[in-house]
Amino acid sequence: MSERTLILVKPDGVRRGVVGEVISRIERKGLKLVALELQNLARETAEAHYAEHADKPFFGELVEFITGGPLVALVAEGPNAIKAFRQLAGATNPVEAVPGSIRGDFALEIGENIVHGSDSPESAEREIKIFFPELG
Ligand code: RTP
Ligand code: MG
Repeated sequence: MSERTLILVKPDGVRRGVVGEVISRIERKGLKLVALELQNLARETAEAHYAEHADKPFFGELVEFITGGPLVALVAEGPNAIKAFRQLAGATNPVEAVPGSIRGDFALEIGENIVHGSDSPESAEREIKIFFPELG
Protein backbone atom coordinates (compact mmCIF):
# COMPACT_ATOMS: atom_id res chain seq x y z
CA MET A 1 0.00 0.00 0.00
CA SER A 2 1.29 3.43 -0.94
CA GLU A 3 2.03 5.83 1.91
CA ARG A 4 3.69 9.19 2.46
CA THR A 5 6.62 10.18 4.65
CA LEU A 6 8.06 13.52 5.73
CA ILE A 7 11.78 13.79 5.09
CA LEU A 8 14.12 16.59 6.12
CA VAL A 9 17.61 17.29 4.86
CA LYS A 10 18.66 19.01 8.08
CA PRO A 11 20.73 22.22 8.16
CA ASP A 12 23.99 20.23 8.36
CA GLY A 13 23.06 18.43 5.13
CA VAL A 14 22.31 21.72 3.37
CA ARG A 15 25.56 23.25 4.69
CA ARG A 16 27.53 20.21 3.58
CA GLY A 17 26.03 20.34 0.10
CA VAL A 18 24.52 16.84 0.07
CA VAL A 19 20.92 17.80 -0.74
CA GLY A 20 21.24 16.51 -4.29
CA GLU A 21 22.84 13.28 -3.09
CA VAL A 22 20.03 12.63 -0.60
CA ILE A 23 17.30 13.39 -3.14
CA SER A 24 19.04 11.22 -5.68
CA ARG A 25 19.01 8.26 -3.27
CA ILE A 26 15.30 8.81 -2.55
CA GLU A 27 14.52 8.83 -6.27
CA ARG A 28 16.79 5.88 -7.02
CA LYS A 29 14.93 3.85 -4.40
CA GLY A 30 11.73 4.46 -6.38
CA LEU A 31 9.99 6.89 -4.06
CA LYS A 32 8.08 9.70 -5.72
CA LEU A 33 8.51 13.33 -4.65
CA VAL A 34 5.18 15.00 -3.93
CA ALA A 35 6.40 18.21 -2.20
CA LEU A 36 9.79 19.89 -1.82
CA GLU A 37 10.78 23.21 -0.24
CA LEU A 38 13.71 25.03 1.34
CA GLN A 39 12.49 26.30 4.72
CA ASN A 40 13.85 28.29 7.66
CA LEU A 41 12.08 26.92 10.73
CA ALA A 42 10.64 29.18 13.40
CA ARG A 43 11.45 28.02 16.93
CA GLU A 44 7.78 27.13 17.54
CA THR A 45 7.67 24.95 14.42
CA ALA A 46 10.82 23.12 15.47
CA GLU A 47 9.44 22.58 18.99
CA ALA A 48 6.19 21.22 17.52
CA HIS A 49 8.03 18.88 15.15
CA TYR A 50 10.20 17.47 17.96
CA ALA A 51 7.50 17.63 20.68
CA GLU A 52 8.06 13.94 21.57
CA HIS A 53 11.58 14.90 22.74
CA ALA A 54 10.55 17.96 24.83
CA ASP A 55 11.65 16.31 28.09
CA LYS A 56 15.00 15.01 26.81
CA PRO A 57 18.25 16.64 27.92
CA PHE A 58 19.24 17.29 24.29
CA PHE A 59 15.98 19.08 23.35
CA GLY A 60 17.43 22.61 23.56
CA GLU A 61 20.40 21.70 21.39
CA LEU A 62 18.15 19.89 18.92
CA VAL A 63 15.93 22.96 18.46
CA GLU A 64 18.96 25.27 18.14
CA PHE A 65 20.45 22.96 15.53
CA ILE A 66 17.35 22.50 13.40
CA THR A 67 16.62 26.25 13.38
CA GLY A 68 20.29 27.14 12.77
CA GLY A 69 20.05 27.38 8.99
CA PRO A 70 17.87 26.48 6.03
CA LEU A 71 16.67 22.89 5.66
CA VAL A 72 15.00 21.05 2.83
CA ALA A 73 11.62 19.55 3.67
CA LEU A 74 10.06 17.04 1.32
CA VAL A 75 7.28 14.52 1.13
CA ALA A 76 7.95 11.23 -0.61
CA GLU A 77 5.40 8.62 -1.55
CA GLY A 78 5.45 4.94 -2.38
CA PRO A 79 4.84 1.45 -1.01
CA ASN A 80 6.29 1.28 2.54
CA ALA A 81 7.76 4.79 2.09
CA ILE A 82 8.24 5.31 5.85
CA LYS A 83 10.25 2.17 6.46
CA ALA A 84 12.02 2.42 3.12
CA PHE A 85 13.41 5.86 3.91
CA ARG A 86 14.37 4.97 7.52
CA GLN A 87 16.38 2.15 5.95
CA LEU A 88 18.06 4.54 3.50
CA ALA A 89 18.83 6.95 6.39
CA GLY A 90 20.45 4.33 8.65
CA ALA A 91 20.72 4.28 12.44
CA THR A 92 20.18 7.52 14.39
CA ASN A 93 23.77 7.49 15.59
CA PRO A 94 25.96 7.76 12.47
CA VAL A 95 28.73 5.64 13.96
CA GLU A 96 26.23 2.78 14.18
CA ALA A 97 24.75 3.44 10.74
CA VAL A 98 26.04 1.03 8.12
CA PRO A 99 28.12 2.28 5.20
CA GLY A 100 25.80 2.66 2.25
CA SER A 101 23.18 4.42 4.34
CA ILE A 102 22.95 8.23 4.27
CA ARG A 103 24.08 8.65 7.89
CA GLY A 104 26.64 5.88 7.49
CA ASP A 105 28.17 7.61 4.50
CA PHE A 106 27.94 11.28 5.44
CA ALA A 107 27.90 11.79 9.21
CA LEU A 108 29.87 11.21 12.41
CA GLU A 109 27.81 12.61 15.29
CA ILE A 110 24.30 11.92 16.57
CA GLY A 111 23.50 15.64 16.81
CA GLU A 112 24.35 16.23 13.14
CA ASN A 113 22.95 13.25 11.30
CA ILE A 114 21.92 14.87 8.00
CA VAL A 115 18.35 13.61 7.63
CA HIS A 116 15.05 13.06 9.37
CA GLY A 117 12.35 10.62 8.33
CA SER A 118 8.93 10.04 9.91
CA ASP A 119 8.90 6.93 12.10
CA SER A 120 5.24 5.83 11.75
CA PRO A 121 2.09 6.60 9.73
CA GLU A 122 0.81 8.70 12.65
CA SER A 123 4.06 10.72 12.80
CA ALA A 124 4.04 11.15 9.03
CA GLU A 125 0.52 12.56 9.05
CA ARG A 126 1.34 14.94 11.91
CA GLU A 127 4.67 16.08 10.43
CA ILE A 128 3.37 16.57 6.87
CA LYS A 129 0.76 18.97 8.31
CA ILE A 130 3.51 20.94 10.07
CA PHE A 131 5.75 21.39 7.01
CA PHE A 132 3.16 21.34 4.22
CA PRO A 133 -0.21 22.45 5.65
CA GLU A 134 -1.57 22.70 2.12
CA LEU A 135 -1.21 18.91 1.67
CA GLY A 136 -3.45 18.31 4.72
P1 RTP B 1 14.95 11.97 13.46
O1 RTP B 1 13.72 12.09 14.32
O2 RTP B 1 15.77 13.23 13.39
O3 RTP B 1 14.62 11.36 12.13
O4 RTP B 1 15.93 10.90 14.09
P2 RTP B 1 15.55 9.51 14.70
O5 RTP B 1 14.08 9.23 14.58
O6 RTP B 1 16.48 8.51 14.10
O7 RTP B 1 15.94 9.75 16.20
P3 RTP B 1 15.07 10.36 17.38
O8 RTP B 1 15.17 9.41 18.52
O9 RTP B 1 13.70 10.76 16.91
O10 RTP B 1 15.90 11.65 17.77
C1 RTP B 1 15.71 12.87 17.10
C2 RTP B 1 17.03 13.54 16.88
O11 RTP B 1 17.54 13.98 18.13
C3 RTP B 1 18.95 13.91 18.12
N1 RTP B 1 19.40 13.11 19.25
N2 RTP B 1 20.40 13.47 20.00
N3 RTP B 1 22.34 13.58 22.06
C4 RTP B 1 21.54 12.52 21.97
O12 RTP B 1 21.64 11.59 22.72
C5 RTP B 1 20.54 12.52 20.93
N4 RTP B 1 19.62 11.58 20.74
C6 RTP B 1 18.90 11.96 19.67
C7 RTP B 1 19.39 13.26 16.83
O13 RTP B 1 19.86 14.26 15.96
C8 RTP B 1 18.12 12.64 16.30
O14 RTP B 1 18.10 12.61 14.91
MG1 MG C 1 12.59 10.60 15.19
